[in-house]
Amino acid sequence: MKNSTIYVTTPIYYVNDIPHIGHAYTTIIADTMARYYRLKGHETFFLTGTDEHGQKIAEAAKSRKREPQKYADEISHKFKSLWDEFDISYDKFIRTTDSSHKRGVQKAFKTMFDKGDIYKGMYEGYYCISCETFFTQTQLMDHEDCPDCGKPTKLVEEESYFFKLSKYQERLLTWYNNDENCILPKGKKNEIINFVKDGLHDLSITRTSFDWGVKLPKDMNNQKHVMYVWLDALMNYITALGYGEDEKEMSFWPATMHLVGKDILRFHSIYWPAFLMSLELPLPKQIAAHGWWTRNGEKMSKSKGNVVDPKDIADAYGLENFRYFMLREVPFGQDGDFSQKSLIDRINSDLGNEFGNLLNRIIGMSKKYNNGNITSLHVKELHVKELNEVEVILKNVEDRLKMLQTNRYLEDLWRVLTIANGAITTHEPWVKIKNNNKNEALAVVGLVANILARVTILVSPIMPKTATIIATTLGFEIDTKSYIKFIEKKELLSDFTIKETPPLFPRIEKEVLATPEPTPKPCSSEDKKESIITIDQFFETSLKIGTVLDAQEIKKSSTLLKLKVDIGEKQTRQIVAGIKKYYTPEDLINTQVCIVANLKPINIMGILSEGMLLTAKDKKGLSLIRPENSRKNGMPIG
Ligand code: ME8
Repeated sequence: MKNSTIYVTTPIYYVNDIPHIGHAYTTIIADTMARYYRLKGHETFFLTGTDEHGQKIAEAAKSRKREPQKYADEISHKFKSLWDEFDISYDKFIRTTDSSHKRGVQKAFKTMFDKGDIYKGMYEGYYCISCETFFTQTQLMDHEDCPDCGKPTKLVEEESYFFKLSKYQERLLTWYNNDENCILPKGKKNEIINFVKDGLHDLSITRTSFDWGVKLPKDMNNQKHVMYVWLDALMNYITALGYGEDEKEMSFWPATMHLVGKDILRFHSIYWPAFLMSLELPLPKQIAAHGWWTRNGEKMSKSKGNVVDPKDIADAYGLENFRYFMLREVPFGQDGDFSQKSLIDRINSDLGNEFGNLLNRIIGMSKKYNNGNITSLHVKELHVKELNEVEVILKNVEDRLKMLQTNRYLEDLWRVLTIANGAITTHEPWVKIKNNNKNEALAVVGLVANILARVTILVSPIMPKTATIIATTLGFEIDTKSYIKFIEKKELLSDFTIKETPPLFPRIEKEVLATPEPTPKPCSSEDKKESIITIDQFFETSLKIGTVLDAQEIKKSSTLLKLKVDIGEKQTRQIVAGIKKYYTPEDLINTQVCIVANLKPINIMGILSEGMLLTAKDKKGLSLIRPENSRKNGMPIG
């Protein structure tokens, strides 16, 4: 029987922001799924791209004094280059400014209009530019702020075309009820069902107050309107397959899975299927929403200044280690706080001690006992117990991946590795060799090699290059043929001579990167109001004057200096400060600074930091806040 085709998508990312690990997470999960289905022999289409229209992008371009198209070109290129560098196996990178996409959106608009699902009216309501979402007054937080992101909304009154979303309410509810896995995770699906049950309003789908968007089809004679950015963006999933033009690739439709973050699940599981119903196209098989990567509990986003650059992490710790970490660390759908410490723990323990070490052990043992030759000859006869235990775990393991439970998938694969490590401890092949039981000793090594081979194939969608190295060491290639042979048919490896491989996961002793401090947000009227604190709350912070006694560069870091600061009463503090780009050690020694003296000490790159310098930073640079005249060390500020 021919395998079904597979179509996997990521959201198309807004070009107002450079990629961070949140974007990388969605893309890496999607890449994993695409690689997994390809491995199984499915014809697979994997789509990613950038979302380039709308008021948010127009404003981002304007604030940088750029033409929107030029600005979009630049940021879109950043996303594409990063995915290329990360070896993301996309089949198409779509941009909503592509002319074929624009034509496809116009065609869809016209089709829905001709069907009577679009009508002209007046829109009066509130709009959040940051979320590109319309709200009614009752939905707002504190009468004016966006209920999703908390930023102030704008009152909009303009002529608009509307999509008859309300018409599809019952059909949507039927879909959710009939198709158990159409929205993952289940908890999120219930939220969507309740939202739809509360009643759907028709959706404003055009704007007239700005022009950075797809115009209406020419024959509608209304060129002052541009399409609502979400209508434009969602259509990418079909325009990428040639909708409305050369529809050859529409054979991949409906999508097997749309991967999204939980912030945009509503658009994908309400608007998108309703548009598709109107277009009389089949609905996606699954919309899967993951949680957020946070730093100190806050959603990671550029505007909060708390983003982690995925490239920095991949360069410092290895791309595939990072991929493993992201998929192993957080259950799909839940939020996860990013820290280098957890990443290092995963690398040293799961990858180094368990996965890599197993390979090292069989390289060592096979060399010692049999000139590097490994045989599966007596494995079935002597190790039926272990083989059965492995089978029990592997039987359902792929269902976990198909349901995107990537952490449980990896957990199970690591349970299989534990069986292999346990077999070595239990059967002590070194004792068997001593006692001249060479066949039995070689059977243990053969068992472990076979277990490792299976795990390697199944881990290959997540760590493709590492898996290829291990497979080469074990004398096979990772492809659909070996998947069928070793996973589906459960055959054992043919005899082979193991190759030497340097350790794959060298131990990491300490954090490689300086942890970026959240940068203060530039104030603007658009920003949320600052929270008010009492004077007592202010005085909980101990601010003091100090003199820098010594300052040194931290060699491995481009941003950090290590300072020794005299804070009076014979006390000194060691402070690691991110000011290397702005000050040299000589600028600082024997000068006074202001410090926060009662911060909990932390380790930065393995160096103790016992306080923080007061600084002010904007686009022009960073300045230390210092006393105007020389003051006694330790003098309190307040
Ligand atoms: O919403 N943690 O684009 P966007 C995890 N253009 N994932 C995160 C994240 C975080 N902290 N921050 C972002 C848009 N993401 C629209 C999509 S699709 C037709 C249009 C990921 O650039 C997550 O996948 O704001 C989220 O859904 C997506 O980036 C939002 O990207």
